[in-house]
This record gives sequence, C-alpha cells and structure tokens, in this order.
Amino acid sequence: MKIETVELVRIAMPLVAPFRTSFGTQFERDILLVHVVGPEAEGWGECVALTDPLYSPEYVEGAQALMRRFILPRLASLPEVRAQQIGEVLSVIKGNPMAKAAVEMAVLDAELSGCGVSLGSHLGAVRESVACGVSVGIAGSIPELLEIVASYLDEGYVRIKLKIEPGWDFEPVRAVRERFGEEILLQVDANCAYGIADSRQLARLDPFDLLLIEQPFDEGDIAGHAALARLIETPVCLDESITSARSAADAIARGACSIVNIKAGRVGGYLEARRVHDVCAAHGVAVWCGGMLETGLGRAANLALAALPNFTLPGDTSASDRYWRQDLTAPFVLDDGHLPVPQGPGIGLRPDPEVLAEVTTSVETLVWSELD
Ligand code: SMG
Ligand code: MG
Repeated sequence: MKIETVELVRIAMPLVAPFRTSFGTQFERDILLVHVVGPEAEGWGECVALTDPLYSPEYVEGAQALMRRFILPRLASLPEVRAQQIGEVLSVIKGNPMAKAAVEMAVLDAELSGCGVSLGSHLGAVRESVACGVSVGIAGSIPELLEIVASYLDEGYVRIKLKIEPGWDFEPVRAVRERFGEEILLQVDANCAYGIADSRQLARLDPFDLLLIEQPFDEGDIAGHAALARLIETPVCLDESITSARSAADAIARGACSIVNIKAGRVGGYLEARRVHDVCAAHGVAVWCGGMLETGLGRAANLALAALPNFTLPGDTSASDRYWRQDLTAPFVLDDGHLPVPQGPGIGLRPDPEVLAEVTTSVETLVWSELD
C-alpha cells in the first residue's frame, strides 16, 4: 500500500474494575494505536504492550520509541510496503513483537480494507461467531471471587479462567468448583508465578478437572514445563513462552505443553499467529485466543483469528462491557456466550471519532516521506 502519514495515537481508558494478576494490578489501559493513512486506504493497529514491562519485556513508551526510531524508518525505506513482507523485513530488529504486530495490523487492515476483504476470510476463518471465556483476576477474598464468577456465568460466558499465584490457587479453585459444579469449563493462569519446586502444590489441582494450567513457570523454562507436564494430570498450556511458530514447535516437541494460548501481539502479528495455529494443528495441539485487555479494535482482529479451525477452546475474547464503560468501537455484546466475527473489510470496525477524541492523550504524526 502507499502510505502518506502514520499517526501514533495514545489513549487512556479506565477499566470497569481493577484487574489483578500475579505480576500486578491494571486500573486503566494506556494504549498505543497505530493509524496508517494513504491516498487509497487507511488502517488501524493496536499495540498490546502494557504500561510497565511486567507481562513481557515490552512497554508502551518503548514500543512507541521503537516504531518512531526503527520500525517505521525501515519500512519507509522500501519501494512499497506490503503486510505480507513486514515480518520478514522487521526480523533484523530483535524482539519487540508487540510493536511489530501493531504496525503489521494497521497495514493489513488498510490493505484488506482497500480490496474489500475481511481479516477473518484473509486468515482462513471457518466460523461466524466465537465462544467466549472470561479471565477473572485475583480477588480480595473467596466470597468476592464467587460473586464475580457468578455474575460472569449469568452473563453467559462459557468458560472461566482464574488468575492464580502462590497463596491463591488451591482454595479459590476448590471454592469455584464446589459452588458452580463439575460442569463449568474452568482453567487457571499463573503468569510465570511458580517454580519447579511448586510442582507438588500444582499437582493438588489435579482433582478439579481443569481444562488447563497456563504458564505456571518462567517463560524461558521449557524444561521445567515439560517436567511438570509429566508430573501432573492437568494439561499444561503456554502463553508467555510462545513467541513464534518456531518456539511453539520447539515447546511441543519437548513436551512442555499440550495446548497453546495464541496472542498476535506476543508472536509479532496476526500472520505469525496464523502460522502458530498451523504448527499446533499439525501436531494435534489445540489453541485458543488470548487477550491483552484490548479495545474493540484489537478484539475485532482477535475474533477473526479465533475463527480459525484449530481454535477449539473458548478464548479470552470477552465482550466490551467486561473491560470498558464505553468501548472505542461499536461494542461487542455477548450473545449466548458468543461474539460475532466481524465481516466488514479489514478488521471490520473503526474507532468512534467522538470516543476517540475523548480518550486521546497524545498524537504523534509522522510523515512517511520524511522517515526514510
Ligand atoms: O483481555 O480479557 C483479557 C485479559 C486476559 O488474562 C488475560 N490476559 O496472561 O493471559 C494473560 C493475561 C495477560 C494480560 S494481564 C494485564
Ligand atoms: Mg496468560
């Protein structure tokens, strides 16, 4: 596509409720959006980096600096930018998948919008709606947790994921199972909070028939996850450890996981995310779509991804009102536990101009011809 300007738009969106994980509490999201504008098309990308480098090494300020200084100048030096080539072109820049993914998403959205193709059909979507789970943060007490889970089940979410950490694992899982029964789909996510020495404690979760335990150990600890997978009955799922299709193949081959959480931002973009999906499918490893507290823009793209055939488990693609009083786009509303896969060109949604103006904290405009 031909690009004339890129706007790096920073927005601040308060969450409807604080979200506590083993690495910290999010009260609001400071999000970097990438808006690419050309004579024929424009597109939006959402960077999933958090304010602080606690989930992964990336953080929002750093992502913006990297785009301005390295990513965009490198792309601007090409005769033509094509989404398909961005991953390869940017591979000389080490790491930083979230920054790269956001730029690729914006270009992909613009290209597909320009030719009237939806992201879902471009990626190979096979369904028009996606079953949705919800990620439940660490609560102040067990009764508070039970109340939160009850209200999500009432809303129709088909799967509950509990965030866990040492001291908040066995009891909350037992309480949720006791109160809501064996039928509900239940899983846990530790965000790297445990070590191999905690294996016996994690084995205590076996009787609760969890769908999976997500990323119990450090992201680099493939051997530890493989050892745990041999020891416990609960299937081990990796999130932070999976940074590319190659790392997924490696983790699977080494027996470190039997399920994979796919997040486009974590693997460098939606096109690499599709390759992760394909590698997992080839190995008979089920995948599901993770979330990073996205606005409707990122959610739209995640739903397109989650419509691929091997996304056989419900993802963390929750409805707009689980996150925001007012989403940036037309809201995603849960319908019988499902969200629709957007059918319009590109990601299929645009920011509401009024909401965007209200939440914008800064706009940095870069002129393509001056970047090179
Ligand atoms: O988008 O619903 C969402 C959040 C899902 O739990 C979620 N994400 O490790 O999977 C994960 C976390 C990472 C983000 S925590 C701020
Ligand atoms: Mg996770």
